[in-house]
Amino acid sequence: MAPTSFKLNTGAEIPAVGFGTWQAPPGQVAKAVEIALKSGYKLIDAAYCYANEDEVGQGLKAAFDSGIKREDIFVVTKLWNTYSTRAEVGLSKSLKSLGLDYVDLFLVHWAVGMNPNGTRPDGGDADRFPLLPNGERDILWDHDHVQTWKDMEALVKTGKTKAIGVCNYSKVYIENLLKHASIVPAVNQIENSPALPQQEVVDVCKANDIHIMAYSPLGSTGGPLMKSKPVIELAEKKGVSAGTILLSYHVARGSTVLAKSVTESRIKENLKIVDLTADDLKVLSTVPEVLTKEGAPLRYVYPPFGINFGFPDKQE
Ligand code: NDP
Ligand code: 1BO
Repeated sequence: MAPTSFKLNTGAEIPAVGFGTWQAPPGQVAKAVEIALKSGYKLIDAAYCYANEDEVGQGLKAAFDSGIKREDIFVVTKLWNTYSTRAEVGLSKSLKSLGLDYVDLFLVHWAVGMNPNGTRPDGGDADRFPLLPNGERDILWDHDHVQTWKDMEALVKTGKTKAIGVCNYSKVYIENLLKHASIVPAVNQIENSPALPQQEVVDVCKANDIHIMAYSPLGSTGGPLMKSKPVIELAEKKGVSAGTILLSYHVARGSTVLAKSVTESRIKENLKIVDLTADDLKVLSTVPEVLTKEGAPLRYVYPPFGINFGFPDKQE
């Protein structure tokens, strides 16, 4: 039987499957979160940057009002880049929107700072995606990811988050952080799928007891992964959907997987995890080669504004 949860280095349990909220549109996301929790999801993944935390909070409230207990749900949110020098402010804003006293996990969203004093000449969202007054995207802010981590560590003592972690950290960044950290990150949330196994990052995290949360497991919106031949063939062989194969891949690797949907039938379907054997994983290991031959991309989420903030070009 596939595990339904994993243990973090804090001792807490983290569910094996979580519900994603990126690009879940206003007007739909509250209901989607409510449906997800009532269908059996125990983990909700949110972020300040998704600009929908108020509605995620409404979905949480509807579920709690129906009898689901706060302590049975694992809520994750993330410190956005414009708050990289103000971690406590970032967390407080998210907690207020979510209607919570604490989250179970607070993650650094990207190892990059953005100008907290940025603006939007077009009247857009300066707090999340600032621009310079001339409209240029020269928004990088002098930023030390180790200092941000020290500020994150201080937040654990406030009780406003039970655990802290990072997202989008490469091996180089993890190793650098570990040299200075008093608290080892509980989690590294990374883009991960058979198309992008990120074995190097996964290995360094495993070696340091940092749990992997896999995002964009279905290839995000419009990606070619769901239609990739090895995935389809394995799904047919096992009598399950391509989505079930892609989500089960992570649980078989000992990772938590996050799937986003605002469609009730898919929300429910994405809870299904099957056991995959070493042979099944071998079949899925051919996905990068198959996609590359077709000229299809392997990665679907890019750093904000395409800024290369120090990741090695090749993360495999
Ligand atoms: P996913 O890989 O979860 O794919 C979501 C897309 O797949 C949506 O278009 C959804 O459509 C569709 N879909 C969902 N289920 C099915 C299904 N069973 N069959 C067919 N299509 C399906 O992409 P995300 O990029 O959203 O990643 C998941 C979550 O990970 C995010 O929502 C977010 O919480 C987190 N994340 C974190 C990042 C980070 O930097 N830390 C970056 C990116 C994501 P529909 O909704 O219309 O049903
Ligand atoms: C900039 C994209 C972030 C998704 O988590």
